[in-house]
Parts: sequence; C-alpha cells; structure tokens
Amino acid sequence: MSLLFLSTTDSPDPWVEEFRRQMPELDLRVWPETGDPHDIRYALVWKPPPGELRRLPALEVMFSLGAGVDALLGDPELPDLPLVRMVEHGLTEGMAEYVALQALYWHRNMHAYLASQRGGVWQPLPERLARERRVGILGLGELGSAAARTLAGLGFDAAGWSRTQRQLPGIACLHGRDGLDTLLARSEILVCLLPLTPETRGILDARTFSRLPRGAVVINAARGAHVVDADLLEALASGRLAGASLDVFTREPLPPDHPFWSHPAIVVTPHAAAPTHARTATASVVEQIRRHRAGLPLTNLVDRSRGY
Ligand code: NDP
Ligand code: OXD
Repeated sequence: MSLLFLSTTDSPDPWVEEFRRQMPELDLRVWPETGDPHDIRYALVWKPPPGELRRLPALEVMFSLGAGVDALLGDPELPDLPLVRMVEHGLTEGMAEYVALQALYWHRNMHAYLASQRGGVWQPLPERLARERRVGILGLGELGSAAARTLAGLGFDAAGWSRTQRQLPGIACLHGRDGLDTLLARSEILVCLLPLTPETRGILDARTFSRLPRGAVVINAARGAHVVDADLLEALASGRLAGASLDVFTREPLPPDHPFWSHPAIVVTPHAAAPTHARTATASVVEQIRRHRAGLPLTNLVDRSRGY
C-alpha cells in the first residue's frame, strides 16, 4: 500500500518523518520519485501539475494538503475519485488565532497606534469593549465556526453566515441571500472564511461593502478571488471601509507593484493565517487511511456538486 506525497510548494521532509513515525507500514513515495505508478493507492497533494493524478491508475483516494480545494477542482483532468480536504486541529486553531489577532488589532486601534508611534505622537483613542463590537463571519464551516467561537469567547458580539442553516451556541446564525444582508448591516468587522466557488467568487465587492456600517473593517483569510480588488481600494478611498487585513490574494505571491503592499489602511500577510501542521495533519490522514482500509466511510469528503 503506497501513498504519494506530491506538493509543488512544501518540503516533504516533515511529512516523511511523521508518516514514518505514525504509520511505519506505509510505503511513502515522494513525487517526482513515484516509482511504479501502479502501486499508488493514496495521494496527498498540494498544487499538483494539472493532469498529474491521472497518471496513477490504481489511485483510490486523493487527500488535499489544504482545506481549500478550489485549485484542485479547477483541474479538468482531476480523476473522478473521492477527494478528502484537510481538516486538522492545528490548522483550525491557527485560523482561530489569526482571526482573533486581526479582529483585536482593529478593534483596539492598533493600526492607528502604530501610525502614531511612527510619527512620535502620543494620542489615546476612545476604546470600546469587545461586547460592544459586532463581528460577522462569512462561512460557518470548520474554520468559520472555530473563529466565531474564539471571537465570542473574547466577548465580541458575533454572528455568522452559511449556505444552510447552522446552529452555534452564542452566535447569531444566518443563511441565504436575506441572511447575508442582515449580517452585513450589523458587521463592523467582517471576516471571510468561505470556500472559493462560483457562488462566492467576488463576494467582497462594492455591493457588499455598501451594506456594511460606514467605517467597517474587512478580514479576508479565505481566497484572494473573493475580493474585487478595485472595489476594495475604492471603498477604502471613500471611507466606506476603514481598513482591511488580507492574507490571500488573486495572485500569490502578491506582485511587488500591487497597491495593497503600500496601502496605509491594509495589513498584508503572506497566506500565513493557518498553515497545515505536518504532525497533526499526518494523524488526520493516517486515521482516514485506516478507516478506508477497514471499509469505513471517509470523512471530510468534498462534494463536487457544491464545489467545497
Ligand atoms: P468548510 O467547507 O468547512 O466551510 C465552508 C463554509 O462556507 C460553510 O459554512 C458553508 O455553508 C459556507 N458556504 C459555502 N458556500 C456558501 C455560499 N454560497 N453561501 C453561504 N455560505 C457558503 O471550509 P473551511 O472552514 O474548512 O475552510 C474555508 C476556506 O478557508 C477554505 O475553502 C480555504 O479557501 C480557506 N483557507 C485559508 C487558509 C489560509 O491560511 N488563509 C487556510 C485554510 C483554509 P454550509 O455550512 O451551509 O455548508
Ligand atoms: C488551505 C490554505 O486551503 O492553505 O489550507 O489556504
């Protein structure tokens, strides 16, 4: 039984070490040293060259190294096999930390204080408590619900939005188109944790920004293509938005001449909100392989008709 590790961006070293430790009986191959492709039953992949997985005739299950599968699903040659997306607690905790960090940063005027410090200006600003600040989260899945719980735990008045109705204790849960407008109207801080699908592409656009309270802040840790860049710049210029924290971009790395780099109201992080952690993620893949070998159903399967 062989698993092929195929990432065009990640070093295989920590993964090789973890699979050896956690599943010593697994025959682990590291792309491009695939060996006999007929041996490969499982593939753990991130940004594989298009069509590459088609070359594995005995492949049974594809595992995504990341939670988002938009790039994989964009490969017209992706085999029609079960695709498991990454759900592991290291990634989930990392995202909750990132969202808490950015929400507190804007909530507690850190952006303004850092600017004051650069100018040597002593300027306390009016401060509110988290429970007086309304935060809205687009997407209440694995990551959105963890972020919502963390924000609520800090005291924020948190609400979330999903495709189908969700129920989370202490979080106002909205769904559907009407739910979106209700959520936007109350979100002084808007967090995007949606998957990128045809329905969600460009959702952070002028229409969305116009429905937020004036002076709201946007945090996007989902995918760059959720944002219409020109609309974001316009909303910042007009004062409709006061700031944005962006972790993901339509083109990554963000091109050196992109206006986001030097914009005074934008915080840029390099797609670092929630990396997949080799130790915890290997445990999650090992568990799935054991389930599969035992004839049990896989979990966290991507539903291709939904696109996530
Ligand atoms: P999930 O699939 O667990 O959750 C997706 C959520 O979005 C669900 O609540 C779903 O609704 C909702 N949703 C999907 N489509 C719509 C729609 N059309 N309208 C309203 N709600 C919708 O995904 P995760 O939480 O695990 O991950 C979310 C995204 O985060 C990933 O797809 C990826 O792009 C991004 N990500 C970014 C990382 C980073 O480092 N920046 C790291 C990891 C992930 P419902 O509950 O009804 O299904
Ligand atoms: C992911 C990502 O989807 O890193 O896991 O963006």
